Amino acid sequence: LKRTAEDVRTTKEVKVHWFPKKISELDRCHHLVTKYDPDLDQDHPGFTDPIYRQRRKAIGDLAFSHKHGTPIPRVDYTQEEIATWREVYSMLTEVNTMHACSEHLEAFGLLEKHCGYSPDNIPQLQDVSSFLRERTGFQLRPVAGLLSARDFLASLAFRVFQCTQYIRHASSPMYSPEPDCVHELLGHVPMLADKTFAQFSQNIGLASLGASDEDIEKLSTLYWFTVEFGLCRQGGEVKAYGAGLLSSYGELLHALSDEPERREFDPEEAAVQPYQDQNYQPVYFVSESFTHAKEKLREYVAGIKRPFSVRYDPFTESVEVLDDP
Ligand code: HBI
Ligand code: FE
Repeated sequence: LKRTAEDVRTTKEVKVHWFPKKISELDRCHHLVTKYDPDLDQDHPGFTDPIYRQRRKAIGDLAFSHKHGTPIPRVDYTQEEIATWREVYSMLTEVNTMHACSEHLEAFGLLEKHCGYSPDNIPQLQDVSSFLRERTGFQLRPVAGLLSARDFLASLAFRVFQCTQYIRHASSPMYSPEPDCVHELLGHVPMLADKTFAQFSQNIGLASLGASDEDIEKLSTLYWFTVEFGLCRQGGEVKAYGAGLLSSYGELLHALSDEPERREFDPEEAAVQPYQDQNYQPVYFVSESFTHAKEKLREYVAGIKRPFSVRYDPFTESVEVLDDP
């Protein structure tokens, strides 16, 4: 049996996948999934535009060389990029005002006030990161594209959100096959400013550390149906909190229409529900509240088998690994 230096053995001699133990080790969590990037995906709106591909790569390279603890580089966005941002910003803020949950809307107001969120400006990740840190302890780090589920989830354990910095192609302001700064800044960031949601996200991350490939698959499906496409009930209405909905008005309106099925959120079910990453979802899960969802998630992750347990120490920004007796 071949073992690499990456493998960790517990005292019980069970092989466990390497995982970061302290926040600076997230510098090693940069494995990308490239199937939706504009160099490989023929359906990417930028596939036939060499200038776009070059620009996206230059911004991605900034992320590749980023080290924890250094400021996130500022990007000087072009007028064309800002025009794309303006178009999608105007559309989404209008639709989201009616259909986003109260936590998203409250945070959005603060981001407009303090972080340069406006139709005419693409906010800088460093400013947004400093804001989130004060609110919930979350911080951003730049990433070059779609990250592997294992690396992406591991960063959440440290309250770090890996965030793309390039913007979608100008020919398609309302759609991108891969995550871009519109999806991250308008979809994810506002919810990361909510304390309960931040804890929910970190708990998924902590559950992923050293998990089997099978459990990573389940946790990332769970992430998909909550953090990306989750709905919740507020004041007798169904509202959206998922970033994939709040950054795509087409899917948002579909999710709230009579077409899809809406089920009560249950982590056991959501973790194994087949999902669509090319089309609208046929099923969505509705939570009573984030507190309720967080409790249900806690019960679910307690059932995941690992030969050790982890505890996050916020003072040292590291995880303590405790071998289970
Ligand atoms: N990578 N950059 C980036 N952004 C995401 O939102 C993201 C990711 N990788 C995986 C992922 N999201 C999830 O769909 C789960 O697989 C964890
Ligand atoms: Fe996302």
